[in-house]
Amino acid sequence: MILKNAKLYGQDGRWDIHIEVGTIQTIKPAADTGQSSNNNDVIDLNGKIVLPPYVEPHIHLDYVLTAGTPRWSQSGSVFEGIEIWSERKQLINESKQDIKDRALKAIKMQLQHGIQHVRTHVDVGDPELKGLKALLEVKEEIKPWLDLQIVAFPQEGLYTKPDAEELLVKALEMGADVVGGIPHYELTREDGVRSVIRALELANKYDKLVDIHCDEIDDDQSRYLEVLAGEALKLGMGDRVTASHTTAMASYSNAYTYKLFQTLKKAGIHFVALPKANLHLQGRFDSHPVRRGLTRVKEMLAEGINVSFGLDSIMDPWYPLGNGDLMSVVDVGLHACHMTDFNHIVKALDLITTNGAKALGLKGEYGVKEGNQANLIVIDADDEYEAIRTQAPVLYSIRNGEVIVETKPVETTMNVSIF
Ligand code: 17E
Ligand code: FE2
Repeated sequence: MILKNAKLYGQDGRWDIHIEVGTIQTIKPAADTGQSSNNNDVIDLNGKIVLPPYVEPHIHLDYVLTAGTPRWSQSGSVFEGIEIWSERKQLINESKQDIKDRALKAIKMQLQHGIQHVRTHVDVGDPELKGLKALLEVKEEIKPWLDLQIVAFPQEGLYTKPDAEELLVKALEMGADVVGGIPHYELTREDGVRSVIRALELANKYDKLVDIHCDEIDDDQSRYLEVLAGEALKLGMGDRVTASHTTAMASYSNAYTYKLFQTLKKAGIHFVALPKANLHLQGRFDSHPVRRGLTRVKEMLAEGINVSFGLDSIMDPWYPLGNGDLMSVVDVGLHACHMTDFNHIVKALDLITTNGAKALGLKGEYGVKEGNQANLIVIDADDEYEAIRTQAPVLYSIRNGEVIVETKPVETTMNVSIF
């Protein structure tokens, strides 16, 4: 297959991409033949942007499409979400197949939106570990089209129930890729600290990555991030560690944040911000002025700290909306983080491509370059600024050299003579 006249994201010029046996063979300056080919194996992109597939670094696929069962959230808070999920587990006895069906519906939405790499958290608080078993099977079945990483996530805490720690360990032994945690939900400050240290220990013992739901609360005293980053720094494992949410950072004083940033920079841990989810979930205990409750994305990026964007939810007890689309997360995130200046706009797609790939530990295999597996997407825009302004849809998603998703752009007819 040849993709003719591609614009490569972040680069000038027009390029021809030759793909054979699932691999990107060559990327050369476009040969100006002046005529279009009728060869089926040639797609003329006419300058549309080619980039590596979108990366969803944070979603809960075991929760998707459950909003309203057994009840809708009244407060919209993180804590009511946790309560509803706990009630649901007791009231609704889903089979493993039911969970797989829901997860696959969400994955279909993600594929349609150009995503080929996903990290999902999975609740490992259920003694049967049904969600984990479902997602481990989905991971294998979906592999030809999408790479799935699984975080063993103790949703209701590691030290709130006697068997939680044992279940987390079992989940790691069964094949979860990443150790999770939720220190701000533990009963005491000390338990929160202990849960973070334990997650790092387990990651070392079982050779896993770490991704902690860290400080997802509007409490300026919630400071588990310093524990996570400090311990990761001392253990020299920052590159294997991700802090998700970290919304309390929006409430920290600037003086404390300055000191914290010194540790974050040295530790080299990754961050995932969830702008749509946390704009919805945070600020729920405020009267006006209502805080946005988003972590300090712009400030961390300016310090060279790796930050990516994720969606978090598709219709679950925490968040009632969501369709898998990360472009809309970028749109909301740029607004919410005051990143609507030119320089941030033209680099914004980093947040859902390379930055997420780094958090997931994808190395040289990720990226549109010669010798790599031919995994890439084409979006309906010919420059980076317009891609964001117009929320450019994904026209093609190509995996291993095959077009796995194709979307025809909508066509609008104007019957207005002045134009
Ligand atoms: N669980 C949690 O603790 N926080 C969230 N935002 C979601 C699940 C979606
Ligand atoms: Fe989450």
